[in-house]
This record gives sequence, structure tokens and C-alpha cells, in this order.
Amino acid sequence: LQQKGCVIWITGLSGSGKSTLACALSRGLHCRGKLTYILDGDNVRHGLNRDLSFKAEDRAENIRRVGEVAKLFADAGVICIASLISPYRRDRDACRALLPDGNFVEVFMDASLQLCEARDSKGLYKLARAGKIKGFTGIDDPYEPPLNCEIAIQAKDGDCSSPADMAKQVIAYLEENGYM
Ligand code: GGZ
Repeated sequence: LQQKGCVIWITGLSGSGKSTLACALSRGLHCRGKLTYILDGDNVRHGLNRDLSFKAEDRAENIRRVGEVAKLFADAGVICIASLISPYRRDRDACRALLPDGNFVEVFMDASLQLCEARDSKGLYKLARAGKIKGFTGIDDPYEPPLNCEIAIQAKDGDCSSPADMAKQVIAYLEENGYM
């Protein structure tokens, strides 16, 4: 295996398209002969992190564990795609600090709350607005957008790139930076 591992960290609101990008990216990289692994917040919270809630310190622990696991994959030469809301800058920066310079690629799914809420694919925003979910990111819990991410993917109403196009944006970055 001749592959440089890295972590692609996808952050953004619920419904911003993180998992969709993760899947499309994984597919695109497989087509190019790369080994990948997806760590998705929603999935990891059913197993490894099933003891964690959504209060700030548990989100921090969720992100810390995923960061550590992602680092193990990267050390093994895998392109590890982590897809979590990861709303706090400090927690994301701590994951970045686990890896050598350049091996942590932060991707911001830059979709407005308005757009994510309009999509509401799982009906969670509706529940949050009704007060049935407390501490929901974007509603009554903060989301801190990245200040210096490697890649920002803009999603605007009626003008969303296809998953494959979003993936291409990330793959182009990986090509320019010697990962391909
Ligand atoms: C945010 C929540 C919450 C609260 C449940 N706040 O869109 P989804 O449903 O499928 O993905 C979201 C998922 C977020 O898990 P993460 O591990 O990515 O979050 S974090 O990085 O902040 O630890 C959402 C669902 O869980 N969900 N309650 N209160 N999202």
C-alpha cells in the first residue's frame, strides 16, 4: 500500500450535507484506488460513543474520541473521513493538533440554518423548535463556523452542488496537496 493517510474532518449543522459529502467522497476516492473509512457522528453515537449526550462536555468527548480513532486510521495509511457537527472550534482544533501539519483537512459545509431547517430531512428542527429536543445545534446551542478551514463548500437554496461535485472539490484539494 502506497498511500499517505490523512483525516478529512467535515463540520457543519445537522442537515448541511456532511454525510452525503462523506459518502460521495468515499466513493470518489475508491474509484481512484484509495482506501477510506467514514466515521459518522450519527453512527458512532450508536456504538463507541453511545454513553454520550449532547451537552457541551459530552460533545467535546465525542469529538475527542473520534479524533483519536481518525488519527489511528490516518497512521495506518487510510484516508479517514470524519463527519460530525463538531460545533465548537476548540474541539476541532484539538483534533487538528493530534496530527502532523497538513494531515488534517477541515471541510466546512457552509449551509445556512434557514436552508438546513427548511430541508429538515429527519424532522429534528421541528422537534427542537417545539422544545421537544433541548440544546439542538443552531436552535438553542451554538455552532462556531471555522475561521481557517482548508475547504468551504457553499450550499445555497436552489443552487446546491451535486454530491459528486462537492466531492470533486475535496479531491482537487487532495490532488494539489500530494495525497493522490
Ligand atoms: C445536534 C443532534 C442533537 C442535538 C440529536 N444537537 O442530522 P442528524 O441528527 O442525523 O445528525 C445529528 C447528530 C449529531 O451528532 P454529532 O455526533 O455529529 O454531534 S456533535 O459533533 O455535536 O457531537 C442529529 C442528531 O445527532 N442530534 N440531538 N441536540 N444534533
